[in-house]
Amino acid sequence: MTKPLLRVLRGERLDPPPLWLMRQAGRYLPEYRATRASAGGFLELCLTPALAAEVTLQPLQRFGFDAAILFSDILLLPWAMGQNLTYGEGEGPRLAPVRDAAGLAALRLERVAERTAPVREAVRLIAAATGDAALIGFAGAPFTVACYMVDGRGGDFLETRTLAWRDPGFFADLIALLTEGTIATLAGQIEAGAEAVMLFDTWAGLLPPSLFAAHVTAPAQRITAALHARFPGVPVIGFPRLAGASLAAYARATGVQAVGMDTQTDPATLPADLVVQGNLDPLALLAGGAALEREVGAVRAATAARPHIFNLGHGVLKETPPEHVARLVELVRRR
Ligand code: 1CP
Repeated sequence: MTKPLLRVLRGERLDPPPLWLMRQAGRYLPEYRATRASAGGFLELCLTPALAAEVTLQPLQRFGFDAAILFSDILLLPWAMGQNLTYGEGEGPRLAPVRDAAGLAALRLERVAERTAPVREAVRLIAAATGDAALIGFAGAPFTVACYMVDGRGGDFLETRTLAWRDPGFFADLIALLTEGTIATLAGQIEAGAEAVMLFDTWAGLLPPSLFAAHVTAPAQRITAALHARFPGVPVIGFPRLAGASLAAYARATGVQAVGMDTQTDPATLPADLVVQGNLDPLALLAGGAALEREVGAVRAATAARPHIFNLGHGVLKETPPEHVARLVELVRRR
């Protein structure tokens, strides 16, 4: 019996659609906050297999989602290559910026396999416990990871976006290094038991078309081709957030099996046979009530004629009441 999420990723249309949420494990859940506190810090949580597995499975136990997404972070790759990374209490990640060839030369791809061994151990533990839910592995796409590596923190990524123009040689080398690292990361997760993988390119929409082609589409194409060569049949979901009119071309050029739709995307603008995932506004989930009911109906209607995986257009916000998530599950599965 093939799992529903994997059937849709192969092009089948299911009614009701399989359902999971980006950031389904996280601070809106009291059980997550408790496990995170017991781990000490966020990196410790990601690197302790039993705890990473526990928080991955918490939302499945509570809501019965159709997929588990590995609990980890896109910034474990730069950390594993040797870049200094901290997650302060209540603030986002902070990295020691890499902005020149010397900084790049200090990073070591060879270290990654050993330093991320606990992540693959977590994947093994989760894979043994998912039942009918599919296990999704993930990585940050090269451009989005580069944003944090160069700027050193979240924000508008002006350093990164300027450097892409000012020093195209450096920037191409950084993207090439991250492309290799991403292939190795995702291959390791698949070998450990991930049944599909998702490439998060949260900041793709910051780039103008020429740079989008070079730093978003081309790396995603290389990553997808390398994974398909080694693991035929393991689907790749691409999520170039805020790609706008470039999304359909991205899907075609990269060879991904599905695209994540951000909240702005109208599925009617995408090829009818393209598998899509999304795209309820996380704020409608936070608001709940009649707005949530109406918007779930709107997303279902807009995707009814095509293979669709129900999800949000971006991650669950930490202020979201868990009861709203329970209600969402009811609404999506209502006949
Ligand atoms: O304090 C905490 O508990 C940390 C908050 C947190 C969480 C729950 C971070 C730090 N990372 C994560 C887990 C995480 N990150 C997952 C787990 C699986 C799930 O979806 O349930 C995933 C897929 C990610 C991916 C990720 N990390 C992205 C891409 C997706 C997205 O949400 O846009 C990005 C941009 C990051 C960087 C990052 N890590 C953490 C934070 C707070 C951020 C964002 C920083 C910023 O504001 O720019």
